[in-house]
Amino acid sequence: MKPLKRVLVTGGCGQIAYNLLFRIASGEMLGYDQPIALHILDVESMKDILQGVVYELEDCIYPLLKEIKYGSNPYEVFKDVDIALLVGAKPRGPGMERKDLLLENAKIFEQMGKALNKEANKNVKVLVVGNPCNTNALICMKNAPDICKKNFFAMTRLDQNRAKYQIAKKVNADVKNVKNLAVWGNHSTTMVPDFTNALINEDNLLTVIKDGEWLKTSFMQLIQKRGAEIIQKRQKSSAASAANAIIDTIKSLYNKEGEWFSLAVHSGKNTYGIDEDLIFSFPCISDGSGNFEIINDVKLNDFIYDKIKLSENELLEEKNSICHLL
Ligand code: NAX
Repeated sequence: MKPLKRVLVTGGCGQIAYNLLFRIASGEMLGYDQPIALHILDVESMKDILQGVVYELEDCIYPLLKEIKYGSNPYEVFKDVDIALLVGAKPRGPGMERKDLLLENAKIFEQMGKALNKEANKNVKVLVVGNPCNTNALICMKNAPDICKKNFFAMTRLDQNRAKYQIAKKVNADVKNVKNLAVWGNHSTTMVPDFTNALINEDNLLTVIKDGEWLKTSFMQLIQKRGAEIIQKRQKSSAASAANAIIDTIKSLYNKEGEWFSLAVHSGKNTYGIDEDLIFSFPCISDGSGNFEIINDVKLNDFIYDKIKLSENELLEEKNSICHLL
């Protein structure tokens, strides 16, 4: 039997968590030979609901689920975690500006960073999902100085999955045969799904889809606004597809798939001229053990590069508005 892996999910009473926890516990995320301890955090006022979720997990009698630790104190719940999925965040309330949302969540992710720094396994991998996820991940990273910067991520995989689906649908291809379709930048409406480097059945997408206008306008806007469209239709934000994208992200990090995947990571010294201290989405590749590299030297045409710079600017503005917490 492999040693136990401790997986933390925050926002344990939310709708993403309800679509996520059971799939993790079943073994789908880390493999069917990997024993798991689940650590689940939510705020004190959700105590009863959290207890109910835990009862349900118990009643599933998952053979791999060896332990459940839960509560509202991050310093207790984060003890020794190996993978931290930070889903819990404050939603945008009525009349709330984006800036207010940033500030409200900044406080949460400052606390998450401090608690991870003190209590988590020093090699913990931290995936931030709660929005605005790139800036939240940056705050978390800055408040956890003992954990390597390369271990902090924000999720852009749902955007990549959405983009792949739309391309596959357009040309009636199998989604598996759409590759190298990376999303760059911020997880917001400025995100850039780079269709120019994508492959369909190993051919460059631009040789298969000749309708450049569709790619530059309808396709890009559809991906950038898909989240809002789902809220409009469902009256709730994406939950099952978001949980699915979390699982895809962790699988890509822990399996040697040999394929590009989109992940917002610490930009560091990158070959694209992006500010060195942001959490920015790039095409990445993993070594199969939780570590990744940014794919270097992808050729970006002026249209895509200009859009990437706009997304970078947005992230710099977000960073500026919370700089007192860094
Ligand atoms: P819900 O509102 O259903 O659940 C959020 C949960 O977080 C609640 O139970 C709440 O009590 C808890 N929470 C709030 N503050 C907390 C804290 N300080 N510590 C622990 N728990 C806390 O939201 P849900 O639909 O699950 O979405 C969660 C987050 O994911 C939101 O910020 C949402 O915007 C974001 N998303 C990010 C996506 C991405 O691709 N990065 C896509 C899906 C989703 O929109």
